[in-house]
Amino acid sequence: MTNHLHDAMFAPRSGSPSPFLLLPDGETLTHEGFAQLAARQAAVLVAAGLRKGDRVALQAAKTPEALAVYAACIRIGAVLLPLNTAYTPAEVAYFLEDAEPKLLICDPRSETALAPIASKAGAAVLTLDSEGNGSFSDKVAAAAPHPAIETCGPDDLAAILYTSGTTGRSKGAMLSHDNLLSNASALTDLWQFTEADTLVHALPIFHTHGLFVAINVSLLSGAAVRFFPKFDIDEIIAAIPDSTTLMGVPTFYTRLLEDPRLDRELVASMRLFVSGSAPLLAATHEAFEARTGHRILERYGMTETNMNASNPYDGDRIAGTVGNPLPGVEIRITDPNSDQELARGETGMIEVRGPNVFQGYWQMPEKTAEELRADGFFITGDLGVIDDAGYLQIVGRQKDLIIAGGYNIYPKEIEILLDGMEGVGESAVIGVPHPDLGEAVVALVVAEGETPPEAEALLSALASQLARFKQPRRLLLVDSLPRNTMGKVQKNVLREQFADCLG
Ligand code: MCA
Ligand code: AMP
Repeated sequence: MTNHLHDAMFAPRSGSPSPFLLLPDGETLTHEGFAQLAARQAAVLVAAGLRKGDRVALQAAKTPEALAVYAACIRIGAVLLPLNTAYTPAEVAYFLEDAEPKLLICDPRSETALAPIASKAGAAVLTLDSEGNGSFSDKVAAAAPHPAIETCGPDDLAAILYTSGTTGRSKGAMLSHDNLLSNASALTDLWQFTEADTLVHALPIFHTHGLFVAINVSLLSGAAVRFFPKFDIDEIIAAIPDSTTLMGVPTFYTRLLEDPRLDRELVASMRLFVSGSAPLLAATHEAFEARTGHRILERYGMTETNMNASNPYDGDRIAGTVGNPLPGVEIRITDPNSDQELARGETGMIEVRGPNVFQGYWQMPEKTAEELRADGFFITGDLGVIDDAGYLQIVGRQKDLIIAGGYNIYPKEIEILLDGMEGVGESAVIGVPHPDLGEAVVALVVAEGETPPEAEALLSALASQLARFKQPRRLLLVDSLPRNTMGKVQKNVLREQFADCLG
């Protein structure tokens, strides 16, 4: 009986008293303690009717208990469906109806709003709060560890992570045991993670970066994890001198640079700073090196593929590039019009193939076929160029996507909502430069009818439906939207015109 991911990643240290999670209150959860927690959670999941292949939706604060749900799902062969804690009930409804989980674990404060939605989608509800308490934990406390580990092969599903689509409809990326394991192995080797490491972990655990890159690499290597509920500059600054590594989105680094406490002495114990999820400005890279002596290691990934490319550990980390393909991963650049592979130095669509590439979109075979070629290459939607030394540079995106503080926001989702509102003729949502988040959302609206709508009223109507991070920081009424000869809205023109509109 084998379980591909469990056997390689969780089992080797499941009896070990070595530290796994170092918590802000000074408590430590050992690998053994974590495994015990996951085994008792597994018993509760099985008692709730979960079987191999069934989905468990999780919208809960970042706690050791929430993280253990991942390990519990792997134990019983269930499929984890982690959800951003910022999502509104309207957003959660879509994921539950689409993925049909048998169980939703959510914050007790959301229970009243989510219970009818879950019930409609056929999911039971248990709760877990930011202290690790709730009806789920009550059952876990009373449960005996579930002794069995479900048999799972490399291609069995471990998780479904939703990524928004350019059409406005989110797609569930199906990730297999081997998608996760192969990527974690490659990164552990490449970034030289060992038991001697302590990782500062301040990322959310509902996305690939915080859950699979950071946690899987730590589990596989035996590194300890300083586990913070969120990014708090004072906590991070205090944690760095007792740590060896940090993984973050570019906003982490710009915020660290703004803090006068960041200097060479503070980072004396650190051996590696990793950045990803959004472009790291070359200026940030250079300023960080000047202040700390460390060259941030930038890498490139996607929900559908985990990590694809990384700057080297030993060797030149080149600012403005995402480095070379990971071992076992192939990257090619193609002409977006002809699909033909382009020569080195030419800019085109980045395509990726390897054991990291997902199994397709949940119940969307036509979308899968559009983005995953028959020869196994995944069409990323990112535009790039590979230089003579083999370094990949991301030069833009063909997909209409805004990345704010590492969160992806698809303009279409917001435009659909705005276009359906009283007094709105049409709308265009764009990303404009933002010093803290990289990009920020701005909406441009063309009014229709006798009385133009109030910007505030439109924004508050959006607030009830969209997670806060997707809500426009500014909404402006405009006379018309610029269009090209094909009738397509020219967002590049709008981005230039409104670049400074946040002041
Ligand atoms: C918070 N807010 C945001 C964001 N985060 N608005 C836009 N974009 C955001 N990313 C809003 C809040 O709703 C709030 O609004 C105000 O900004 C301040 O909130 P606060 O909670 O204080 O912000 P924070 O906790 O300091 O969060 C900023 C953050 C966080 C640390 C950058 O967003 C974060 O941890 N981002 C990481 C995302 C991530 O892990 N991405 C990886 C995706 P108001 O004040 O108006 O209420 S995985 C991926 O992309 C691929 C696979 C990859 O390559 O890794
Ligand atoms: P997600 O859909 O959350 O998985 O986000 C994946 C997208 O984030 C990629 O397609 C890129 O557009 C972007 N991304 C991730 N890492 C980087 C990076 N290092 N530089 C630029 N963009 C990145």
